[in-house]
Amino acid sequence: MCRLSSQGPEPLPPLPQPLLRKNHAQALDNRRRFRSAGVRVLNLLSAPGSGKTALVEAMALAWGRELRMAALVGDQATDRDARRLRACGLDAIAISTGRLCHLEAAQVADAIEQLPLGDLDLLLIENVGNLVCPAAYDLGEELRLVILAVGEGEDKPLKYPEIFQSADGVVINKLDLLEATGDDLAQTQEHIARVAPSAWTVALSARTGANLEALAEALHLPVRR
Ligand SMILES: Nc1nc2c(ncn2[C@@H]2O[C@H](COP(=O)(O)OP(=O)(O)OP(=O)(O)O)[C@@H](O)[C@H]2O)c(=O)[nH]1
Ligand SMILES: [Mg+2]
Repeated sequence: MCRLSSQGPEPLPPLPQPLLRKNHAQALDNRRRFRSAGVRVLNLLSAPGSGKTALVEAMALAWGRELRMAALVGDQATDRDARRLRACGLDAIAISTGRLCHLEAAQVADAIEQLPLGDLDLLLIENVGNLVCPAAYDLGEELRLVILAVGEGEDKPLKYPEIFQSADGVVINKLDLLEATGDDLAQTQEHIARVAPSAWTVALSARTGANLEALAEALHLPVRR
């Protein structure tokens, strides 16, 4: 395969503010509610199929006895992912977004009415599978994780910089497929570091659970490793 010399991305113009102002106010309100309930909230973002639900399943199986966890799951249609997570013992609420390609703070505010927030340690919000739209919408989360799977291509951080720049951490998933895909993990990490130098990176396999303990460490979760 021919190798490109990889250049950094051009900066993008900002989104029109009125579009985001209402969401921002609701996100601040959500964040206040999460803090006063003492629940930690993670917003998981990725392209469709990178393994957001698989990662939440793996977290539920590994940490479900030590942490009280629940999930909100955004998808354009169906409650399939929420049902997958309920099968792993999580309280999970599906949010169908229809024509919206991202979750909004108001949808999160409505959904958390159905959860015993004060009884939870960790709330996982699986956003709609999309590497563009969810980046601009704060949901009130404490931390934002972007998931990039082996096999999606080392160039994704360069091509979709905004979502990586918005992340606190990046999970490189499907590590078990690395040999088969021949991806260059070091180059993927270098591209993440170039567009999002302050984000930490953890490579793991949600399928096998390999290196999940590194994610617990990065998140400072009180679980046995
Ligand atoms: N080999 C391997 N497969 C994985 C891993 N994580 C997820 N998968 C598979 O990848 C596919 C997509 O995983 P999902 O968890 O449904 O992905 P998602 O990001 O939730 O997808 P959407 O909700 O549709 O955006 C499924 O077939 C998973 O079993 C992994 O670590 N290794
Ligand atoms: Mg999913």
